Amino acid sequence: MTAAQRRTESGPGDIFAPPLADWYGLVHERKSPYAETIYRRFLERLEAYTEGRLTPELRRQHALRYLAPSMHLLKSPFEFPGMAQAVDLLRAHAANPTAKIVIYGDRDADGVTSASLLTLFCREQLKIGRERLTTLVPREEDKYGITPEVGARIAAEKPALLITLDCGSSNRTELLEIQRQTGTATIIIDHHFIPPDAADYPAVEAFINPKLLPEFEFARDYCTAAITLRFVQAILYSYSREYNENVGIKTGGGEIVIRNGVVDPTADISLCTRHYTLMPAGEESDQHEKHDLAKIFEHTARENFEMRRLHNLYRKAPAAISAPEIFNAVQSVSFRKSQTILAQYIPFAAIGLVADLMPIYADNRILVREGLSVMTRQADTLPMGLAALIKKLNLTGAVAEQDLGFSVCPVINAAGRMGNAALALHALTETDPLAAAKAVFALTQINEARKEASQASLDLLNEALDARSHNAPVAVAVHANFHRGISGLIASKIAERLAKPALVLVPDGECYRGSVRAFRNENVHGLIDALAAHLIQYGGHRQAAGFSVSHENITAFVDAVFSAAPERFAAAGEETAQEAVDSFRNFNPPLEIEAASMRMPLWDELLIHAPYGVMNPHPVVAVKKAGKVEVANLGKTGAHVKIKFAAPADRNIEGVWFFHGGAAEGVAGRDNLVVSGEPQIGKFMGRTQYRLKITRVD
Ligand SMILES: [Mn+2]
Repeated sequence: MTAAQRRTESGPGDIFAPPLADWYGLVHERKSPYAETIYRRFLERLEAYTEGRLTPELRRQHALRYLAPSMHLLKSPFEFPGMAQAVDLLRAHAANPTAKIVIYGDRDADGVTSASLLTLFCREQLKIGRERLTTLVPREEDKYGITPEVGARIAAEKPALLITLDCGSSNRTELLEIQRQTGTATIIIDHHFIPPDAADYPAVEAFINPKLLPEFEFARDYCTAAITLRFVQAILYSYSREYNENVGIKTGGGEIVIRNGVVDPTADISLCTRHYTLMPAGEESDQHEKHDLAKIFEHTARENFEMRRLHNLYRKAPAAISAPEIFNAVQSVSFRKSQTILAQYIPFAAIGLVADLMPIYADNRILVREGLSVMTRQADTLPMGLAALIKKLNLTGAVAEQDLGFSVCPVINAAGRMGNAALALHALTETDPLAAAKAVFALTQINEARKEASQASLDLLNEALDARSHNAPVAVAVHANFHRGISGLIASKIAERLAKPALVLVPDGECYRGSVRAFRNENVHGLIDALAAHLIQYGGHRQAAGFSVSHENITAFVDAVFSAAPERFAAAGEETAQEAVDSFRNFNPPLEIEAASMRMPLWDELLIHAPYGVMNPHPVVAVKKAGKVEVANLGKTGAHVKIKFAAPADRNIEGVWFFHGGAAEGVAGRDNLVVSGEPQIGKFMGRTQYRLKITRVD
């Protein structure tokens, strides 16, 4: 029996039972079997991803946030170990007019957006002058992380405070050297792997990494830009009267103490400065000196749509939302000014999350959703560079998750890959509109150069591919003319083309530099970790990692990859339990609909649980009874076509098939077609369109 079979036989039926099943109808009053199926699939996928080890409490938290995503439900940023120390450090240095601050961000989209976000916040909100705030990103020749060369450059700035973004977790030695030379305090904000032994953790004043949180905690899957946003939110919170205040809440079930949004099980409720009661309906509170949280909740629900949805759910199913969640939500609504300040920075977190392919669930989904909303509806409040980028990419007024993935992130990533990460940083932090537009233009030019370079590299694949790759569960390609900066991108393309994890190696002076990418969700970091003895340096994530190998070790390393791969990645056709779980993350059978039901309200229902992405894949529909269709070329080349259904219920919904590769020929005039694809709503050529993005016709 495969893992996939076991799953369908036991798990999902149990998960989608009351109360989680009931909440669906309570939040979404208009019944939609399709939207309900998408919710149910999310719960099943989550169960597979967490290997059935979720507690009922965590399951409740996930279901609630899936059905009613809201910034008001984000957990407190102070849940992160190191957050309070980081807040105090940055505030103290911001207040000291002679203290020099250095921000060092990694070169990819997550690193650069993190650095841009924090730089703009320090300048605009903390009023730290440019003369004492320096933001650095890697130069072309820099390897990943705080290398000795990067360390020397940072030390030369003589910082009193250093903040490393998207790197630093495995740089204990190099960071100690900077501290020895300059006496700087250090904050690390990063989500890369942490050393297995706590004795090897960097010796810094504040170390924020979600890998330090308990397994399955919400924020475990944050990227750096998302943590940086929460850092900024924590700083804004620290200016409120409520900072460091102990608040007591008496509920039907007992008493809790909350400080900075975090429940403190050890605190003494009698020492709290503010007191609330939250009693079940019917049980009136007799303590009049206490604030009635239920009443405040009801009050905020009157003027805020998301709070109204939460309050409705609470009225009908009080167990769906906890007392700390209610308290934090109510409090966040009252911080209107800091919410407004924060909003302009949320798109940076959304870009980092999508660029790093983080799972779009829990807090991540809330942040991407909110980031897209800000980019779409409040574009005039965006930082100048981001606004210029959206304009240049023709996304003004409608930014969807696929726009981030296919258009915004690649452009930001291109700069770092082509050896000029500073250009992306410059474009995103520029505050003069004209200069921002110029920098954004340069950024799109560098993206064009990146496209050419990756095509040129892929053209070398036949020469570069190690012959063993054909029969092994892994591919290895080595070539001196591969473009060094985009080895990760080349590895992704090879993985896609050969349907297996791929390693790419490029000679670079005294060593080879390599990138490895998973095809699905294979643990490629685990592979190179097991072969660490052959490597000079390595690091990364489960699905993507980088490394370097000396010239004398290269042959032995590649041999070792081919001998280690079979037991780590099953040969094609055999599915390991882990891979079954991994594929389930994005497992998404089409929802069957009939052509006659293709109406705009159906599209709205199908997209109600957006944003979609990893862990919450975009729904796919199979349109049956499509009848005879009309096919017309879209554009001049014939590479893309437009498909008109003979009698769709709604003439506005049209099919578009990009890069059909000839498959669209012969479709016109045929009967009994099943047309599959993604329902989309977006602004195309300046007007709102409901369309089907076709992926296949049977
Ligand atoms: Mn990252």
